[in-house]
Amino acid sequence: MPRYLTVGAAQMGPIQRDHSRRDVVGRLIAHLREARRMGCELVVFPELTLTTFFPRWWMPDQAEVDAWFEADMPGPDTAPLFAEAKALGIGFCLGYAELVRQDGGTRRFNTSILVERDGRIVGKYRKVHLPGHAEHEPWRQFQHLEKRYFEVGDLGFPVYRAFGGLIGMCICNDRRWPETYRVMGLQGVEIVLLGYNTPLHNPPAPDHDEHSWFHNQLVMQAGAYQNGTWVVGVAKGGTEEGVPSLADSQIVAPSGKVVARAASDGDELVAHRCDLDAGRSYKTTTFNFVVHRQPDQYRMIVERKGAVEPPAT
Ligand code: ING
Repeated sequence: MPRYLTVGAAQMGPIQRDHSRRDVVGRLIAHLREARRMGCELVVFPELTLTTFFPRWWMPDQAEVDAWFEADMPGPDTAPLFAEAKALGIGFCLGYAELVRQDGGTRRFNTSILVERDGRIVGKYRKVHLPGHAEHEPWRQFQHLEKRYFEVGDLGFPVYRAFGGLIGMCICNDRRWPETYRVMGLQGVEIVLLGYNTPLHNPPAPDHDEHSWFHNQLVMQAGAYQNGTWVVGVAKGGTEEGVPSLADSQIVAPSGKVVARAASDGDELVAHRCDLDAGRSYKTTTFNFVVHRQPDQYRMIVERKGAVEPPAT
């Protein structure tokens, strides 16, 4: 009996600094209603969906930084989203800045959650690969201070049994690292959900800018094919606070083929009926890890040679 899951990639256009969470939640709810019309069971929203991408700014005042975080999930601003999704019978994946009061201290993560169709939070992921820098770098046109505003995720790359399959999550820069997909691939992941905020200009490497679209698609296609999994990549695109950002949200099949893609750089829902068994022929042949993969050899090679450090920039 095939296991189909109709997934919606809910691309967001720019969220400007003065857009309130209420404004944004209204746009997210509009996505959910469109998703209902398109028969979606699960909707994926981008990274840090509730606000503008605030790590682009240097903010020395911690209270100013913390105003971009959510201390409760759902909280007063997001409760209407949970309520509407439950009423529509649609689950969702939501990226947000998570503030945690723990052991008398405060911890801050770039987080995504997986919410089932009955409104329960059934999964959480905290971003591991934090790009950018931790100190103010005035030479940049815009900052990328994720290393300052977030801790490295402490939950690993969990895979959850939900929506009738094995669901994994990652966030933005994670998608560029093969380990992200492989750690989930070793858990049998069938669909990886991810959101991204990707400036079209990368200040330390401007020569990469022209390849932004290619690199975005390349890493998700490779991750999908090499682990026999679906990958759903969802952008916050368009020009946000003066920073042009990559859109090009897409749904990638376990074959590596892009089966659905956004056409605009604004709010746009792209849906596809995913056969959760489509990765099986890859997991049982070419990428049968038990039969073909040689972790002992990898370990011996690395231990013997060690990692070759790239030239100092
Ligand atoms: N953004 C970017 C990303 O990985 C980046 C950072 C941009 C890295 C361009 C390399 C090149 O898509 C986030 N939020 O990780």
